[in-house]
Amino acid sequence: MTEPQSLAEQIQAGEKRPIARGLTWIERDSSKGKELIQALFPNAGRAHIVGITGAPGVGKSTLVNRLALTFRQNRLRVGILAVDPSSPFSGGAILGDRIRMQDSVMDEGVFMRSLATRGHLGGLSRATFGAVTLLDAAGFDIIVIETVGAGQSEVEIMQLAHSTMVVLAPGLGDDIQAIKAGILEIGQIFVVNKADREGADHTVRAIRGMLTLGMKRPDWLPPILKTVAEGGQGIEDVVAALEKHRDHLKQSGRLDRIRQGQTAHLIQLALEDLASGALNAAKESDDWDTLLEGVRSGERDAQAVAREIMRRRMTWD
Ligand SMILES: Nc1nc2c(ncn2[C@@H]2O[C@H](COP(=O)(O)OP(=O)(O)OP(=O)(O)O)[C@@H](O)[C@H]2O)c(=O)[nH]1
Ligand SMILES: [Mg+2]
Repeated sequence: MTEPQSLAEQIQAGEKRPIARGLTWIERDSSKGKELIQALFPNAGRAHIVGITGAPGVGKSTLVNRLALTFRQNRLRVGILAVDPSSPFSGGAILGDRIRMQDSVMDEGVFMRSLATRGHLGGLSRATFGAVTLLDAAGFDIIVIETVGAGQSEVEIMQLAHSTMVVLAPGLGDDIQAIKAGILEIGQIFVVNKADREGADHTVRAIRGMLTLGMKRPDWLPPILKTVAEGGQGIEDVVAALEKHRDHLKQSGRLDRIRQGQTAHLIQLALEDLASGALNAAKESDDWDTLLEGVRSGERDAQAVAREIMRRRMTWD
């Protein structure tokens, strides 16, 4: 048995240290990490993957903390991934998250981890896919992915989720801006947090207005819920909305299609690895300069060379 295979077994037994180790492999995008994901994937697919996004400071982490406590009361195991595409080392924010998570981190049923950008952003959504697969195979019932904002990379990361929750707070016109940034498209549940502050109802109305205008999902009407995450108000409604959305996905057959999409994604990742491996090998080969010159001068076309590079790789394997 290879090292990744034996780690996969320990992870499936739900042991925390192997889980942390596996996540490090995945974050580094190492070949061990890749083998691990392949080994775990068939045992994933049971968890409810919940994405939570919204502007900085709207109360996402506070809400996640409250949700985790409620899930635990229902005896569900919760995995939390805090993903920050905007900074390579989001140490500060994550530290704050950890402190707030203390009460549930103590609990064996909650596992929390932050994923930061190491290198390019594409790598981050790749790492998130791997981390979700790992936690899913490790038996967590709910996996929460928290990201900041609504840029392209966040949208990409949120596509890994079954249910995407967009969190807003009253005031500052943030609501409208967030909606403009394309968040409307990805939100299946809207939460107006900090409802203890003035203007919460106005924000709810603004979201509702926008939703009715741009409605593209007539089979699911995104609920708009008010919460005070700090005080713990409205959390039960959020949990209920998540359950309802999960049921909707199941009944409409969409959950199966999501799983198919994930499987296709796994194959795509393997294919990308194969292609970049083939290219690297070609660069090492004696006739690399000749290949380049052939394409540069127009003697051969790039596609033919690409096919040859792949063919060489296949015969070596
Ligand atoms: N008044 C009020 N404050 C809240 C509420 N929920 C969270 N806060 C406060 O808002 C601040 C930001 O909360 P976080 O949970 O860190 O927000 P976040 O969205 O995770 O922030 P980033 O991860 O930095 O984007 C903290 O000081 C919280 O105590 C709420 O319901 N009402
Ligand atoms: Mg946060």
